[in-house]
Amino acid sequence: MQKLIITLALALSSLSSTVLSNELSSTAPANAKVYFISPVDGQTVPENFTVTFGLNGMGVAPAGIDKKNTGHHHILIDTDTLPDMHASLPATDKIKHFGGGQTETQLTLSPGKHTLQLVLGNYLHIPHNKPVISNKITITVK
Ligand SMILES: [Cu+2]
Repeated sequence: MQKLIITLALALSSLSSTVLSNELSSTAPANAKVYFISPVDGQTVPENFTVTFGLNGMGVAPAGIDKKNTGHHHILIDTDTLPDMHASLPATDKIKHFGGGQTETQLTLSPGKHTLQLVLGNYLHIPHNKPVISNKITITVK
């Protein structure tokens, strides 16, 4: 019986967090698109290089500003499995936030192949419904 109660409590708590994040996520226009202006897929870059983000169909707003059809950029570096698209994106050395509304950045990566992917987050760093996410590009750092 106690096990059943614990199971139910767990089920309810995960349900409520799902409901909560659905309420806190923002919708995105169907034509919204995020992409890399540079570098492009397959490009060779020096260890320190500029990444420029492109966004169509939506606007950029800093984190904390709840404005319809806007968001801020995040770069996923060498990320094979996408983070939870229903929760606030964590800040790690592989997930970089541009909460100031930046549309470009300087990255320094070790020599070799790396992948980069962009995902837009809303004012709470939660990907939109549905997520606005770029193609994953592969670059070579020399
Ligand atoms: Cu963010």
